[in-house]
Amino acid sequence: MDLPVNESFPRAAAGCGAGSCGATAGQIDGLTDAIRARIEDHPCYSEDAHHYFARMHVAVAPACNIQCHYCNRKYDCANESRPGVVSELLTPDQAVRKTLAVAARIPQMSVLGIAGPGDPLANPERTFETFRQLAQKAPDIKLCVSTNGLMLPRHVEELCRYHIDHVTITINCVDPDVGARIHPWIFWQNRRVYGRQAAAILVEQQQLGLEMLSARGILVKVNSVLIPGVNDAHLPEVSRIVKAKGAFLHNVMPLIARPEHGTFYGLMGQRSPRPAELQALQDACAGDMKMMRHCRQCRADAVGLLGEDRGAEFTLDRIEAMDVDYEAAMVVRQEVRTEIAARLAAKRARGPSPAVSRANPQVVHFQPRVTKAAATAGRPVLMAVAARGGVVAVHFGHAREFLIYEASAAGARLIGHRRVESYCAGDESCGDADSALTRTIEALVDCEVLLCARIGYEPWGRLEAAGIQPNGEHAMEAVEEAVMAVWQQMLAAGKLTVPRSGARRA
Ligand code: CLF
Ligand code: SF4
Repeated sequence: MDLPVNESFPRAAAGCGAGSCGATAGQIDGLTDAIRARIEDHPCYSEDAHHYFARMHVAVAPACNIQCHYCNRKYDCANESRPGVVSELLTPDQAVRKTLAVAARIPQMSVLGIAGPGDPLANPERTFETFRQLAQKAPDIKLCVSTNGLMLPRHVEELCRYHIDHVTITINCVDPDVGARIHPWIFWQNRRVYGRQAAAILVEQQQLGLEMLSARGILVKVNSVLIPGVNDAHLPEVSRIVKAKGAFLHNVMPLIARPEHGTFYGLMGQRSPRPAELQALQDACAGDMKMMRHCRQCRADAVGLLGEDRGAEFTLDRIEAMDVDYEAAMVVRQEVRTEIAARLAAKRARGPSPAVSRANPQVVHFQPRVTKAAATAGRPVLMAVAARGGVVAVHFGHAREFLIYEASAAGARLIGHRRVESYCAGDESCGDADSALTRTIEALVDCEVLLCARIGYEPWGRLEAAGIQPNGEHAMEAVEEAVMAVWQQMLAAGKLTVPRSGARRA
């Protein structure tokens, strides 16, 4: 089914020229109703949405026009992905077919992004042909792009043409001297430019592109890679400047640098930031800037909810075998969307929690938290949660990541996530479970409580011995409510007026 590009689906009403949207009242957390409507089904722009809505990336953009010291193009674009090879590079036709197949099978997939493995705007024909076709064939899917920004000013009008309402620019610096330590060269006007001069051009184009998008009402997210000793002290300045120029959201991500990835930083031993450093930097950048804390540094071909990857279900040969009736799928997709909206409205109706919103104004919630604790003394507690779909739903042994919440009298605050290896590798064996458990405990050593749906005797004992209290009593409860219930229990038991005790290494 082909529809005209300007068919009046929701995304056509937003995006370019919609800078005036925001005139409506009804603000929660500083967001207008109109802005909230534009982000409430985008899993990256709304922390709440990421529990329910999925995104997918199509890897149509192989080339890049700059070099980053954290990137090896054998791997995914580090702008938007963890290192890992892109399984399949797609043509635009293949990408469109894959998108329709995924949207039909995963009706809560609301956003299609192009994020690599190179730079989408260094591959404009492939990128825009994909967007052009999807704007016609799948008008109910939001389109999203992530770029290094070098060619952004040149393509702003074309982004508007396809109603791309969400654009990410990776901006690691606003100072060319810092930039020269991150980006050794760029390809600009048919020649390679090096060092500070290259960084100065990149910074200039990024800032110009940001201003042009902001002027057109497009929601711009800025991604910054935190590189200890290189741009850590500089990023609060970056945050301040991009906010002043209209960026909607800032996502400070940790550098991933390992020798096996073959990147300059990896080979040179540049270290990645520790979780506490990342959190401190995000807090320092926050001010009144909206910060993203639930990014999963996705692959350039990721499919599914953030934190899961269902790409293996949608390889080209599998897609070829699928018979997709997208018109029928759109009916189901609308039903699913309506159902999720009703669940979220019910959650919202359970009660606002202004104290929690005030405690964490920089996080983009399109609904208020519902988990206000009694306003009484009690120290904050870090808790790791094995969650799916916003509830404590995952068995400890199956968890591949834990959400990290800080619980306090101000409420539950998501501060990040930690990736781990599954303790149980399969039905027959638990693989190298002992060392996987050791590494999981090391990753969660600053957490005092671990919430999960179920947990076995052996890991329970090891976690407890390391000072991390497992808790399976809140299975299938909403995450934030479970976190606050546990915090309240700890408070009532008098555990929160004294420092944490019993924390030991794995
Ligand atoms: Fe993809 Fe990026 Fe769009 Fe999201 S990802 S292009 S804005 S749809 Fe999201 Fe993934 Fe983080 Fe990117 S979690 S890496 S921020
Ligand atoms: Fe790699 Fe992306 Fe940097 Fe290009 S912009 S070098 S693809 S991380």
